[in-house]
Amino acid sequence: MTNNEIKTINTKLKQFKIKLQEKVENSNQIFIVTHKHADLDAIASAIGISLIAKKLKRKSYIIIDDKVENSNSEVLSIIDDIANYFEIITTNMYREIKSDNDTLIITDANKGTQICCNDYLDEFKNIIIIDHHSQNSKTVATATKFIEPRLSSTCEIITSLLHQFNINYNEHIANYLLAGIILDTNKLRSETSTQKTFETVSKLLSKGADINYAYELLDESYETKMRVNDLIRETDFYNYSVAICYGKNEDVYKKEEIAKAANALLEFKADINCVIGRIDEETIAISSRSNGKINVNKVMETFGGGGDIFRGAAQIKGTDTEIVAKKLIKILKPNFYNNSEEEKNEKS
Ligand SMILES: [Mn+2]
Repeated sequence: MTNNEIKTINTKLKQFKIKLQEKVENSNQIFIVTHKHADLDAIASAIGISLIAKKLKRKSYIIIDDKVENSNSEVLSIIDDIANYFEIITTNMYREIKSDNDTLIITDANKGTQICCNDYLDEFKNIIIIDHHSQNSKTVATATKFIEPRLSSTCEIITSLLHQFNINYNEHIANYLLAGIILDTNKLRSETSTQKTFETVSKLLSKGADINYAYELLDESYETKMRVNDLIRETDFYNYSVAICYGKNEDVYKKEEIAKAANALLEFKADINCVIGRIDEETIAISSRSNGKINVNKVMETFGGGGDIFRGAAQIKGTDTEIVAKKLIKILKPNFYNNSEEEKNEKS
């Protein structure tokens, strides 16, 4: 990007800051939402906006409906860290505390279909968008927006705003924002990594951010992804729509890696899938998901575990992964389909 382009963007951002301040100060409460399946840029930018609302003396809430089992571990760890300082709510909780003078700020997304509270957009007095993704016909209609695809990340935009508002933030917040930038720029290698990005990184470092925090967060999640992929590579499919995979008996996995593998197998749309892996010297874990045709709880109960129709888990001591897999295959006959399904079949 040329220096002139950056100057133009900075001017636009200054104008936007004035509008943002006016809208927030004229609102009762501020709700912040980002795209479903929030990533680091999403959650960190939402936290930054919360700080802006705080500076302008407005109560703010971050709306997240993502289920824990579908969330990125790095995002979950940030949510745990900030739980005492920022309000994180679900759409259902929003419906209980809304007033008739609230503003919704959409961050790191601009299309209605990307956000969890899309059905309630009409209820907000103002909608504001802050994002770095391109717009299209599905972009939420509002006059108050700062959307700039030439910038690397929403965290880059939010960091600039924090400095314009003269907001003092600690090294933890600086770390989250930096992690958002590092993620969205493919570790500062993307074409959108401009001199402005590096200036932003420098601001964050001067606030105490540690570049290794971001790299470690991302490396860990990358490593987890690779291990999960390795685990599900050898999945077997059976003709009655059962997917089973098991790790090598000597390979030890984390419990959440096994759960993530089961989530990943959902993509193959089997009626049930089961992932089996060793989690310590004595214990084999199973994680299972279904589309509702087979009651996972019943299957897991046969291994001393439990769950509900759609998901469940069990842990078995003193066996090996292959034995557990064979036992599962044996019991998962087509007649394991749950009652409601059998009834449906009888009627038809
Ligand atoms: Mn982003």
